[in-house]
Amino acid sequence: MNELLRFPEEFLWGAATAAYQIEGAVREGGRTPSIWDTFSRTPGKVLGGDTGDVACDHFHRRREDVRLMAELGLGAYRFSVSWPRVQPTGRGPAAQQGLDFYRALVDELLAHGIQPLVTLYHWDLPQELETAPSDGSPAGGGWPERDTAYRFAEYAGIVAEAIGDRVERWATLNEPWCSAFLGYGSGVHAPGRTDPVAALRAAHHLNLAHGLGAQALRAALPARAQVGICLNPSPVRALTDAPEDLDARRRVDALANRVFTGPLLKGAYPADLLADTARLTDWSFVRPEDPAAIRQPLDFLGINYYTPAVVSAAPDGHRASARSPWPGADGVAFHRPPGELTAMDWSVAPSGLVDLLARYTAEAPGVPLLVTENGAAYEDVVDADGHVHDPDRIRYLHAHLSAVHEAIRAGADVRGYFLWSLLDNFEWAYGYSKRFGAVHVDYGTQRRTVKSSGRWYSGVARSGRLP
Ligand code: GBH
Repeated sequence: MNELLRFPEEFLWGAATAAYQIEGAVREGGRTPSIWDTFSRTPGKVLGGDTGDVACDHFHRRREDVRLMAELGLGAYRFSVSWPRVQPTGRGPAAQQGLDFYRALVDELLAHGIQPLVTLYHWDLPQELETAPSDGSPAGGGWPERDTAYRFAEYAGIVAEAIGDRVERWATLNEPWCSAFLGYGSGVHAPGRTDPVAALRAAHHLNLAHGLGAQALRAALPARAQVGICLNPSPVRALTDAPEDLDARRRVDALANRVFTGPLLKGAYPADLLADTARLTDWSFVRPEDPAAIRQPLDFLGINYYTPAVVSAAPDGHRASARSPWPGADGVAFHRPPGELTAMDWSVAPSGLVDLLARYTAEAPGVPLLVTENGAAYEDVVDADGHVHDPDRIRYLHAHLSAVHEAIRAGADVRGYFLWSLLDNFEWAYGYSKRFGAVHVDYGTQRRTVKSSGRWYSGVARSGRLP
């Protein structure tokens, strides 16, 4: 079919990044280490021993990078603020130099007609908050501790006061599932703890941080400000229709999705989640006033989507290991979803995005949706002519944008799409080995080369149509 798929007039065409993945300059302007600085410097945690020390050197190349976005015709840019850059120890006074960086970034974006979407927390907790909980608990602090939610709300207020006059869209957290279950459950992300109860506590305190943070933002921002959150909901599919496989799906859906959307959208944790995890915790860390604090009105719901999950019941007696990112999901086996694989070994399955957009249209009626991340890693190389040809990524993006269009036609109120990522960058536990960018980065020279997918996406962004 040669027909062009047209998107709504006001649709936001953007790209996304995160502070620790691109900024570098980890010791400048009073910035202190985050949990990712500590984790990446711990041998064996990140592939190749890579760290974010330099990354894309975006902290020094801000102007060039904003010009690049303008050349690509982007209408929006989602970036995150580094907490330890603007509030070095996670409590107390702000670091003016840190705030100045983000103010200058926002000013340059606005001067180029690019709308900023600020994510307040994309995984770089000040190390101090992980190490030294205010109650002196020897187990450590961080997200398993309630105090971290209060600290986050204070930090949110600081950033809102500093740049709230010029930023309209705010996301409190990026993918709290990853912070809680990869950070404290499987330990493959910072801070690398492997304690299922800590992971569940972290999930709750992240929810609370969102709620308190949203209130702090609204108290400091003009009324037109839009406050939301970016989740990575997983379309969970059962391998077969057998009752035990459907039950495995229910349990994983609770731990992947409803542990967040329950309190965020309905004001309560799902009863089945509490029952499934009862052997681990009685959830008494949830105080009576918390559900109401968490259920703040959402001006948008951000959906990050890469790949679905396929689950079945596992053979008898199989218990989730202590290092599972799914505490309480005993007796579940994970399977590779059908579809081609990206360089991450993630299946390409655009139908998952259609499903998610339909699901949250139904579960969050009246709440506009944004696709705040979608994209793929491939083995990109700069050829002899200095070009990067990445037809696989063009196909991936085309298929997922078609999925967004299909969801809109079916009634989903999707207001924008942010490609992950603007630049190749520090891909967490995979270091620099995985490239998600629309723009290639040569880490030796910091040279940026727009990939063929970047040119293709630029055409889509400028025209508002999909070829
Ligand atoms: C996002 O995380 C991040 O927001 C972004 O910073 C990152 O660079 C980007 O995506 C690409 O990774 O195998 O059990 O972990 C996405 C993280 C990837 C988490 C898929 C869930 C599958 C389940 N998600 N993953 S598991």
